[in-house]
This record gives sequence, structure tokens and C-alpha cells, in this order.
Amino acid sequence: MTDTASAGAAPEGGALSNLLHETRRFDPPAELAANANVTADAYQRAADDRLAFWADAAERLTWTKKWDQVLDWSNAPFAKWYVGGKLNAAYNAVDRHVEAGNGDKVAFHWEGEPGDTRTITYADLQKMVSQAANALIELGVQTGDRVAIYMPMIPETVVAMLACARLGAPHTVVFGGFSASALRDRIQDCDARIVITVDGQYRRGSQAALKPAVDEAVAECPDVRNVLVVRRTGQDVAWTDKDLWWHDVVDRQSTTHTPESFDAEHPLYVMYTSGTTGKPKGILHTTGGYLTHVAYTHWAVFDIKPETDVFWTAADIGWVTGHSYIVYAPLINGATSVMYEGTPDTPHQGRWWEIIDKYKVTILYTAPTTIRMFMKWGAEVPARYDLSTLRILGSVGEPINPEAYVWYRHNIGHDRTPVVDTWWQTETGGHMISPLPGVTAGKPGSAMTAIPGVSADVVDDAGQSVGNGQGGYLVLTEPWPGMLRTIWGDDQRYVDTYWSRFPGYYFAGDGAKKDEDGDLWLLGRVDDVMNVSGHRLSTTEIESALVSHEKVAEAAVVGASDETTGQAVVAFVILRGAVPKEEAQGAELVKELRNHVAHEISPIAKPRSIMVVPDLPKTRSGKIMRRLLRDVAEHRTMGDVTTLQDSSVMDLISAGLDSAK
Ligand code: 6R9
Repeated sequence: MTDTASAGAAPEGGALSNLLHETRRFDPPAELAANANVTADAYQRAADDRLAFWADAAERLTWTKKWDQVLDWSNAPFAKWYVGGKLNAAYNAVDRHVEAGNGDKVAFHWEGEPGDTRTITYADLQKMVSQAANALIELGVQTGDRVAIYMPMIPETVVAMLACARLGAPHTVVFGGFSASALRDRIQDCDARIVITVDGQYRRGSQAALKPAVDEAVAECPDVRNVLVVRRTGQDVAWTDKDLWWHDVVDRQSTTHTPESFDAEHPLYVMYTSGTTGKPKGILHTTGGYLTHVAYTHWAVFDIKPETDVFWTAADIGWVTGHSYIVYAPLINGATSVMYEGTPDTPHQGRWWEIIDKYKVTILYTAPTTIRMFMKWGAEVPARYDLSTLRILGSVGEPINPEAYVWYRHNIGHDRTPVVDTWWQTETGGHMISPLPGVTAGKPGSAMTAIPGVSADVVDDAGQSVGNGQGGYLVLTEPWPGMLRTIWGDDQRYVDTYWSRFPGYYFAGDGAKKDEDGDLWLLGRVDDVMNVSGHRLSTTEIESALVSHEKVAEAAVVGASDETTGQAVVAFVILRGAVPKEEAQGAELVKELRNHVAHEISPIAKPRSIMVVPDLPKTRSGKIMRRLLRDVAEHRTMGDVTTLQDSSVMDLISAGLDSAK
């Protein structure tokens, strides 16, 4: 994420518009359209009276006291939504469904990586959350205290989050792949007093310890009183006098707990997201607005039918996508979800499709990077399973290349399912720009339009709205319920980062284009834009051109400094499974790919060099860390790798580069 409000340049429209040559259109299936939760009139209703629209949406929640005012924007950009309203997040996610007689309904079909499974109903969840809340009270947690959660994808992670929410103690979940120092920084930044973790997790068939990283982090956090440890793998762990086993403390608690109501603006959680430089930003979300936003979008964008759907967000809970669409939204809406602990290729490359087949999943939500990985493994893998229950496919995290979109729709959705490409951020809380599956004729590669109740635009350097066919910066022109309220402990950084570049508008940090119909195409972070001989090129466009070549599964493009052209295009590609090894290493293939880019976009976009790599450096959310690839391309020592999902990837790439010299 960009940190400075003035960073970067947006690509110009018109100059290079490969993506806009995409002409394929996919209408919503008639049956889905006829039964859709949301129809086209929602856009008009929201445009006529935006606040009345969001007041309606808030009726999806159970309030103990209704709000007096939908939005107080008098102290902009510090928003207050549903002013005066009171509610409890955990009650809304769990208890009310049990009270309504749906206690036996499955909340989660949980699948462990080694093949162990657990079925957790809403009634089970109510008991588990109540016990965990009672345990936290025993450990001295009070309303407003922060609790850090460093856990893998197991049901106790959801329980821990909801127990915190129930007590009004904001949680901060730190992705289990992050290092001890990343964990320490986050605990210290939000001054968490309790840490909840596990002994270890299952990763690619083996046990990976998590607790040692907590020990290392907590050694430098004197204010942490206790570490609550869930036993997941049973492996040996070192023990300190702050440590307590979850089963010792939680299991003996009462299974009932009466929830208290909190103010709509009471902090719900802090989620850290990295800046390009400097310390991570603690994005603060509060209760009423955030829950309204995620519940509405989950219902509208995924057309969720809680009675019949089986919903699967295949993402990590340590990413905002997991918070909003594994935990809060599906539970608020009373849906049944799948939750999977492990990696997609353990013990075999068909694991996801086997899970869909087994639980009859109807809606799948994942990231483009994962789709491209499946492309690399080949279409014959999903073809072995029954995926006929799927009715909607979602994408999130990066722009989805048209080729990946079409592959996903065809090989996973069997050409029956709409693909909803959802643009949003940790900061926005929930979906902002997305097709609606029963309304929108989808264009592969385009996130289409702002959802009802949200106002987005593309502006030029001067903050003027650009015309159709033009590119610029993506901005959000009106406040929305799920918006971040501030950066934890740093109001000024909140104002500077998001609200200063274009006064009155939220600056998202992404480049975007409007096509001839006014639909939106996301072009990546503005700091990923290159300038080659005075031409501004977007990484996304060149990557999409490379991925459209039959031999390429995944591509990452960066701009490396170049004496003559200012910057030069450097590409890293992963090939599809079927390409023979000798060919993969040959100069012929590189030439073929360079020519392909020249043909698809323009000779200006032709990469100076293309390197075939086994893997790419990615974050927990599957975003390619181009900053590190730039370091490689410019022969610099590598920057901070603490937020990489797998830091050994960079060693492989550097080694390959050395041997290619
Ligand atoms: C949800 C999430 C936010 C950044 C965002 C943008 C990129 C996310 C996208 C997308 C194009 C999409 N992004 N979804 N770009 N199309 N459908 O990813 O949050 O981790 O905070 O990242 O991700 O660049 O600004 P977060």
C-alpha cells in the first residue's frame, strides 16, 4: 500500500489499453437473475437516497437500541455511522440464530489439512464463544482491551475473535505466516495484553511450530500478561510462566454468557496492513457500520441464500477477506461455510475440488494468484471432481487477468457461473466495486461498477473526473459504512494517507480506467506504474498480456531503472505445467513471449528481460511483492521480507538470476 498521499502516477487512458480490447461479455444466468437477492433497481434507490439505503441495510442486524442518525460526517474525514445505536457483534453473528431456532444449522464444515474434520453448528458456536468470553474475563480482559490472535485456520480462531467481540475487546489477528518481529511490532503498536495462539499448525503435510515465534515476540512485550495456547498439533512446546493451555482455562467455563451492548462506533478490530515503507498501519474498524457493510455485500454480491448455499471463502483469516467473508458476514447472515486449514496441494492438487465435491459448495471466493496456480497445474485436475453445485465464483486481491477469469469460469464454473471480481481493501472493510451476479453482464478483467450505496470515480492529477476511455486514480467520493475510522493511534497519518491527495475524496492508491461504457478496470497500485521512455505503463496490463500466452501461468512485471529509457520492463514468469523443461529454459521462449507482449500491447511494452522462475514472492493475500522483484531487477540488496508468505522464494529467484548471468 502506498503511504504517501502524493505517491506515484496513474497510467494514462488511451495510450495503452490492451485490457480494453477485451470484448467478451457474460450475461447473468436467467434463473439466477430471476431469483437474485438484488435487482437493478437497488442502484437507483441508493442513488436517490444513499443514507436511507444504508439505514435499510442496517436492518439486517439486531440492535438493542436503534440509531438516531445514519451518518455524522460533520468532523470529516472522521465518520460516525448509526450514531446512538447499540448492538453486540457476537450476538448478531451467533446467538440470535440460535434464538430463532436455527441452533442446529451448521455454521462451519471445518476440514483440517491432515483430513480431520469438525462440524460446528450455531448452537456449538454459542457455547464455545461464551466459554471463551468467560475465560477472557477470568484473565482480566475488559471492554476496550486489545487481544492479539496469532493462529492458523482452525475453529478456535473464529471463537477467539467472537469472544473478543462479545466483550468489546478489539482483536488484532496476525497472519500465522508472519515472523516473530512482525508479531511483536503489532502487539506493541496496539498494546495488546493477551495473546491467543497454538502450539503449531499443519502446513504441507508437516507440523510447523507457531509458539516459538510468540515466545520470541512476547519476550519483548512486557505488558502482555498471558498467552493462551490452543493445542492443535500436540507437538512439544517450550513453556513460560505467562502461558496457559486453552483447554485448561476455557473448557471449564460456563457455556452461557450474557452479551452486553456496545455503541455502534465501539472498536471491533484492528487489522494491520503494510505500507510500502515505514511501520504497518493499524486499520481500525468499528461495530455497526462495518457489520452492516459486510452483511449487505455478502448478501448482494454473493446472492447468499442461507437456507441452501454452502459458502466458501478460501482465504486466510489473517487477511481482511477472512475477517469479513469467513467470519463476520457469513455468520451475521446465518450461512453455512466451509473452512479449510491447509494448502491447496496437500495431499494432492485436487484437494479444493474434493472439498467442493464433498460439501457441495455453491459459492467459492478466492484470489487470482490461486486461480493462476490452478491453471499451471492443469484443467484435468478439477475435471476429476463433481463441481456442479457451484453457482457463483468470486475473485479478490488483485486485478484478475482476463485469461484467468475465463479459465476460472470455464474449468471451475463450467460456463454456468458468474464471476464476481470484487475490488476492496482492508481500509474499506467490505466490497466496494463489483458486478452483481443477477444483474451485471460481466466483462473478464473488469470489476465493473461501484455497488449500490458506494460512490467511486476515476480522477486525473488535478482531481477532475476523467471521461470514458480515460485512466487515472481511483477515488471514493462519499463515505461508506465499512470505512476505516482511523489508523490506530495516528489520526494524522489517516488524514495524510487517504484524504489529502484529493480533498474531499478518499484516495485508494490504485490506478484505474473507465472503458467506453464507464465500467471500471483496476490497474494495480499507483506505485506499480512504470515510466518507459515517457510512456506510462501499468504492470497489470503487461502481466495480463503475458498470462494470455498459452505457456504462461503467472507473471510479475516491474520497472527497473534503465539508462536510456528511464525505466525498463522486467518480467518474471511461471510457466504452465505442460511446458517441457528444455523449452522452459530456452532463449526461443523468451523471444516468443517478448514478441507476444509487443503484439498484444505495443513494442514499447516489450520486456527488456524475462526470467522464468519457479515461484513469485507473495503476501498472505496473494499479492505479488513487486518491490522485492525490483530489488532483484536492479541488483540491490533485498528489502524487508517479513510479510512474505514464504521467504525462501526470494532465494530461489536470486539463485536463478545468478546462474543465468
Ligand atoms: C481485499 C484486499 C487492497 C488492494 C487494493 C488493490 C488490490 C483487491 C482487487 C484489487 C484489483 C480487485 N485489490 N481486490 N485490485 N481488483 N478485485 O485485497 O485488501 O489486502 O488491503 O489489499 O488490493 O490494489 O488497493 P488488501
